Amino acid sequence: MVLVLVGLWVGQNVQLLPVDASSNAPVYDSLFQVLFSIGTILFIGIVGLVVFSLVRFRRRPGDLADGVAIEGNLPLEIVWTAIPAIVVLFVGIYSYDIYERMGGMVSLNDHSAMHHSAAVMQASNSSGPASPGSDTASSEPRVWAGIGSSGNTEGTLPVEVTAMQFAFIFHYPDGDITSGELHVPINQPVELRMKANDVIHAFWVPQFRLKQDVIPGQPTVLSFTATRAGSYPIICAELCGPYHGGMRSTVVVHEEDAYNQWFEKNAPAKPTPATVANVSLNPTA
Ligand SMILES: [Cu+2]
Repeated sequence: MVLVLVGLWVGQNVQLLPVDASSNAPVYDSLFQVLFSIGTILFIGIVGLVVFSLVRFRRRPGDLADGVAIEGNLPLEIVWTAIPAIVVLFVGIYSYDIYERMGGMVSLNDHSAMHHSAAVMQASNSSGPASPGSDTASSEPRVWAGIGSSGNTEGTLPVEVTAMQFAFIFHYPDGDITSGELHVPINQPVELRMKANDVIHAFWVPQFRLKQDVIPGQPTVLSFTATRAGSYPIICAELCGPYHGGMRSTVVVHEEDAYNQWFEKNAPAKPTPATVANVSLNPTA
């Protein structure tokens, strides 16, 4: 009983993970806490029993006799088979449940399933404000795997991600912005449509608790909703060549106003009717 309570306490108070900055993070962290509790109980229980036995049953001076011959113990064998089986089964089912709640089991070729999953996540997450002029109805690439709680697909900000040796390039189809850094608004679903130019890379943001492979010839998707303003590292998590360790970028989560300012500043200036008229009147210019 004491062992279980200590394990639960350690699991609830463990501070090993970085700050949580996406709506996925609390779901992931609850699984981590349960695994850490189980690990603590097993570690203290097993190491404690070994240390206790080493001390309690050590050879005394002058004792040269053999140990007691023990042969088989059916109840004990049933117990030490059943307990790990139950623990492993529980961890497996719980992990699957968490992965499914994060959208990991959704086949993105099946759009009805995708919208169903979005509706399920919507029930537990409050949706963010819609972005100005975002439209996900444009020709979507055939994708093989996706992960993340994208929330409502209507207000989703699409960003195209290209991974190459040794950089990530971000393109915003809505504003035709190309950037070496990912800028996103807080509390709005973002859908990263990812492709690789050369070898397999992986897009990982520890503070979002999300990672997705980026595979040549096989588009993948990663959806998330950022919940905490700040700058977080994007790390390539797949050994992709000699400078893999330097393949990093930054995701900047802005408050809504600051994001709109960034968007306005970086969107290429559209030719106004006046400048177009000037050009056509002045062919030599
Ligand atoms: Cu890489």
